Amino acid sequence: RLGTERYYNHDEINQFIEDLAKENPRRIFLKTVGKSYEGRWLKTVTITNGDARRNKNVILVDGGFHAREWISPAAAIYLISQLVDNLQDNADLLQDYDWVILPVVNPDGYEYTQLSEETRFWRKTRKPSSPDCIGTDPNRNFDFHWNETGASSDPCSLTYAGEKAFSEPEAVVVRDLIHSYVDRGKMYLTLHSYGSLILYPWGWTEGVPDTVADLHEVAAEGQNAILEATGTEYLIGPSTTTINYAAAGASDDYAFNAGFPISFTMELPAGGTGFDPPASDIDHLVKETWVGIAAMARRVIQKY
Ligand code: 0X9
Ligand code: ZN
Repeated sequence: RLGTERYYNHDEINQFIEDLAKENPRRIFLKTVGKSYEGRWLKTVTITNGDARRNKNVILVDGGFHAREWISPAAAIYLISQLVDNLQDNADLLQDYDWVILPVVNPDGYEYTQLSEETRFWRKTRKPSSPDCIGTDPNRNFDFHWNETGASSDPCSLTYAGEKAFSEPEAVVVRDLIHSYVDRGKMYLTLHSYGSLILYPWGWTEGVPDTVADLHEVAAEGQNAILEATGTEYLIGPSTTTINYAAAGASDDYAFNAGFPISFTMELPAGGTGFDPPASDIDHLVKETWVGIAAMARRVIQKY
């Protein structure tokens, strides 16, 4: 079991989900879905209520796209813990839905940020992108309007889109997850920081999808639940005009285009200098994030 008193490394997080699956073999399923560039295993945990019904709807959640956004894997860990340990309160969330969670999309980057203070704010993956520079922005590497806007072709840039779409094994893993669950997938949620935002498509254009009212309604549910729980004010809206930049090739737009009717990027609140909330902030941040996610999931479950 992992608590909220500190941040954990990738091995600890994988060990945690392995232990959960071993302890609850009828409810929790572990799947190795790929390998990072440096050879770390990417594993999803699927949480069910154990009733053995197959092909339920799916909520797909990932964290740790961007290496320095440590509160994101922390929030994924807390969400997993709640769904596993608190079946009484969350029975409705698992009645007709399974949850699939990939807590750390970019473990090479995440481990690199844990090495030293100098590397703490690394964002990208760790595959060399040119003779001089390392890393691609995994959230610019998806093949939906890839590299059209808000991304860079310069391998040294923080938002380098990659030599081509899906050049990064980590993005390929998320792509394949999206496609393998899309038939049953009702909500895709990717956890980032920072900004206290719930963003919905599109992120590559100022245009909005036809179903903007549905997206807004679900996001508003999360926003209100968090406001009521802690007073934290989230801003919600279409990505481009809410975060104030367009960025193409991201996973949220890709999942929405692939068929997830609800797709959100949740930017958790700033802490410390922004990306580095002190360990003493983890507990309240992950708890309020869970309140928001649970509220959004409940609305999704009503709607779909
Ligand atoms: O720029 C990003 O990748 C996300 N913000 S972050 O500060 N965590 O890097 C926002 C992504 C929003 N979605 C799209 N632009 N599609
Ligand atoms: Zn991010």
